[in-house]
Formats: sequence, structure tokens, C-alpha cells
Amino acid sequence: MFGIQDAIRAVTEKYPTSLYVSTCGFITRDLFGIADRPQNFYLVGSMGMAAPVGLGVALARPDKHVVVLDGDGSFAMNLSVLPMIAEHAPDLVHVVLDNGLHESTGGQRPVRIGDPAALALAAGYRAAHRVSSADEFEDVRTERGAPSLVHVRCAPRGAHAGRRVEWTPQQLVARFRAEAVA
Ligand SMILES: Cc1ncc(C[n+]2csc(CCOP(=O)(O)OP(=O)(O)O)c2C)c(N)n1
Repeated sequence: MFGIQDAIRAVTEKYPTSLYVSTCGFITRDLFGIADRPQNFYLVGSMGMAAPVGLGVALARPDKHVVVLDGDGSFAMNLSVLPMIAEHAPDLVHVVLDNGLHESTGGQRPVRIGDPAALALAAGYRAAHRVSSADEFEDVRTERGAPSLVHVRCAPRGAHAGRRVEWTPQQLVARFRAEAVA
């Protein structure tokens, strides 16, 4: 199965110039370790908020492409954002990294959302994909100018989390605003 850090690396390679918003915990730490850049906005504590923040960024900068990196637990926490994203139709890809765990906090079982792609389509996303390997992910072609979701079924990391984000929240806001949203 796709390793979660390999999946994050593959996302950053597929969308190298996009603005990123990542959910809190290990996903943010992994993105920071793999490809830290001012165009990344890391949520360091706000579970469930990556997609709404990503929508706000996309509305502020409709000329840019936005990638939201969500976890399955974080996605399940805030499903009400899906129709809101669909209604605004931003140029955004919503990636749900599904390792079946709250891995960042010790591996608790999250509320299971069996088919995030079906949920996204029902909410009005233009497209949705489900992948569980690097090859399948490589074949995904997301449309520009409309929201789409990619449900990535991944293996847990095991013991290896990336290092913590070294920027303070204030620094994160300042550099993201200056480099990406100004
Ligand atoms: C509202 C809220 N509840 C709980 C937490 C604690 N917390 C941080 S990350 C996390 C797990 C996130 O799980 P998931 O999105 O599936 O990602 P994973 O850790 O598996 O990569 C939890 C419970 C939090 N930060 N905010």
C-alpha cells in the first residue's frame, strides 16, 4: 500500500507550484520535512480546518491553485465544508490521506468515512478519485478551475514522524501572506 509520506511527496511533485494548506499533526510535520516553502500554510493545532482555510485562500487568490492536505480523521471532523467548497467552485484539490488512524495522537480509531470521494461528489465537487498506490495516483488528472477530491488510501507511517514545524504561527502567517497571498 502507498506509504503516507510517499503519498505526500507524490502530491508535492504533482503540484509543485500550488499553495498548500495542511491539517495539523503528522501530516503538517511531514509536509514541512518534505518540502517546506512559504507557499505552505501549516495548521499546527486546528484539526478539521484545513479545507475551510484552503477555501478562504482560494477565494482570496482565485488566480492560484490550492492543495488541501487532509487526514481521514480531520476530514471526518468537518464534513459540512464540502458543499460550501462545491458552491464556491475554487481551483482546489482536496487530498484525503487515509491511514485509518488518528496516527498523530497515538493511533486511535477515527469515525470511518468509507467513501470520501462519493461524499464529495454528492456535495457537488466536480470530480473525485480514489487511489491506493503511487501508480494510481500518478494517473490521476485533476481538472483545473473546479474542486476535486483525491482519496488516498495509505499505510500508516509506523514510528517515523517528521520533525515539528519550526516556524511560530505568527511567522507562518507573515511569510504565507507575504509570499503567497499578498
Ligand atoms: C479539534 C481537535 N481535536 C483533536 C486534536 C488532537 N489531534 C491532533 S492531530 C489528531 C489526529 C489527526 O488524525 P488524522 O487527520 O486522521 O491524521 P493522522 O494523524 O492519522 O495523520 C488529533 C486527534 C486537535 N488538534 N484538534
